[in-house]
Amino acid sequence: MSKNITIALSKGRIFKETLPLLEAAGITPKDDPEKSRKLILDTNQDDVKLVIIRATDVPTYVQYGAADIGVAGKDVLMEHGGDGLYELVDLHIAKCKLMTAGMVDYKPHGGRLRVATKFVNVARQYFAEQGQQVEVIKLYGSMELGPIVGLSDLIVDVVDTGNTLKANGLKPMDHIADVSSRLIVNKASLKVKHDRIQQMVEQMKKAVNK
Ligand code: PRT
Ligand code: MG
Repeated sequence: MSKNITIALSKGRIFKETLPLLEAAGITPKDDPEKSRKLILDTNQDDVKLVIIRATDVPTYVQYGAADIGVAGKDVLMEHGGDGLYELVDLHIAKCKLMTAGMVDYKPHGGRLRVATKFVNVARQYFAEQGQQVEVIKLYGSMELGPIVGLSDLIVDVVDTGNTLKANGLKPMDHIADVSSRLIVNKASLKVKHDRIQQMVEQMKKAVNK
């Protein structure tokens, strides 16, 4: 294992909100992922690189050690599971909620409910805990469409302001979990590169608590 540190991040809100925390740890990217097509970004520190990937791929990169560190939403982590990684810090960024939602005039029909979501594991577990038999339909985005076109009775999705639900005639229903982004670390990396990673983690933690 090289002593370089690779950090996995997704573009968009997570990248934007992680930047100040990286700065606090003395790490400044040399490129802006919103402008550059590069998938690996150099930083001001020769031994630190950023890989820019899909939000849902971040835990996979960290689990397999392709990245030492990553930032991922609790929603994504709940869906992925914790194999091979430690969830070390709640960064209190990119906050939202995992919720069920349905049409504003939703009424259960007594039969087996259909639930459309990209969070199939979360949905299965949640409804099982409620003692409710559901059929979970995997989608990769635009879950709000499910109930509108009659694909599903309900959806499970992350909700922030609720405006997207409202704009599509849906309403938030049950709260499944509060979501914020977490700093995750590959288990083997934390052993082998302990001092360097621990120092970074402490600096980012301090910046979070400011
Ligand atoms: O976009 P892509 O398909 O690549 O992946 P992604 O959607 O998982 O990535 P990204 O960057 O959009 O989200 C990364 C993480 O940000 C998520 O895993 C969440 O932990 C967190 N987050 C915080 C959110 C939101 N807030 C959020 N509002 N992720 C998604 N949304 C969506 C929401 O589903 C809705 O469709 O944004 C839309 C607007 O939300 P409202 O409720 O404010 O209208
Ligand atoms: Mg998105």
